[in-house]
Amino acid sequence: MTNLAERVAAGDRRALGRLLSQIEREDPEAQKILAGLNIRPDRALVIGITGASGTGKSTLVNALTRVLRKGTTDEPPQTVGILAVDPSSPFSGGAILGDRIRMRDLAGDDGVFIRSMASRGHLGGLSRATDCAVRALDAAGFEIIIIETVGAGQDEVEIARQADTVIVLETPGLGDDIQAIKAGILEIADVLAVNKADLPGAEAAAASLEAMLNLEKKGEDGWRTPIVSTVAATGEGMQALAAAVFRHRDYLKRSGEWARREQERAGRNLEERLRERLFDRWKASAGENALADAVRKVASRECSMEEALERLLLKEDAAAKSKG
Ligand SMILES: Nc1nc2c(ncn2[C@@H]2O[C@H](COP(=O)(O)OP(=O)(O)OP(=O)(O)O)[C@@H](O)[C@H]2O)c(=O)[nH]1
Ligand SMILES: [Mg+2]
Repeated sequence: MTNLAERVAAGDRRALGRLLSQIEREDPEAQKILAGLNIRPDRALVIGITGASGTGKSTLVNALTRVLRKGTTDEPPQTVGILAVDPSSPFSGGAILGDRIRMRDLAGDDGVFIRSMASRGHLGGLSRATDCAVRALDAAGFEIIIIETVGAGQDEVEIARQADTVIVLETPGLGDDIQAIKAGILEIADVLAVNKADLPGAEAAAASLEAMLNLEKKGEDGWRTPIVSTVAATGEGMQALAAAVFRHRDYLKRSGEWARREQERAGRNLEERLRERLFDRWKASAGENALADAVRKVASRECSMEEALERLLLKEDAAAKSKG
């Protein structure tokens, strides 16, 4: 088991693949391996890429990764770990196959690792798996980690929160309006990409995004969300997109936001895991049926929610006392 951790840290791709499968399955073994991974003092830059289905995210990840692998004028070539997570359709083999095809030019490059992830469908499962997978890729030494996720709802916002820099993809809509922007999506965008800029209406889309950003007026803390036009299918605009990402990273580090986000993320993830463990512990001591019984009593109005809660907590206290 430590062996697998060591192999992951040494860059063994099969070991990393196995660990990611365990994480995806929520195999308890994964926790032990994660605990055994060494913590790098300097961590990867995590880029989140989100947008509605079909906006060209996978194509863009592929094109952006090629630029990152070559290096830009200001940045050396970097190794890239890619996670494609799909909160909307947990078991969609088709999407995963499609991603393989869209990202196939990256196959055979040792500096790139691609992995699709689904969840078991329960709330929070995917964001936790994503957090664990990011830490695994980080320990494996990847300098940049890209998370692709469909902009579908709360799950996706949660996943985007695991990133340092969030790129939101929009595409030119029909007519002069952009695709319906989901509530909150502009708030999470650090960089906006108007992809499919080869299609009519791209300039109008960029202009209306600009107008929305001005309404939001987020720029007080010194970062103005840039809008970059891209044609992921040809790679056009990828240098500019990479430059925007690195500018954002520099801004994060300069302003202290980098450390602040890390702190917030660690706090959120740790608290969530603690809640979960405490709940499991409570369940183990109160007994499997205690919760179901209480639910039935509340639902049939035998007792109030508050009474039920107090009794449930007493059960654990009693169990703890009798143990000793
Ligand atoms: N015209 C044009 N088509 C593009 C561009 N980028 C991607 N596409 C096409 O758009 C379609 C969807 O691309 P994907 O990369 O699969 O989009 P996605 O956002 O990853 O899709 P999901 O993962 O299913 O949400 C494909 O047919 C791409 O070839 C572009 O810049 N211009
Ligand atoms: Mg995709």
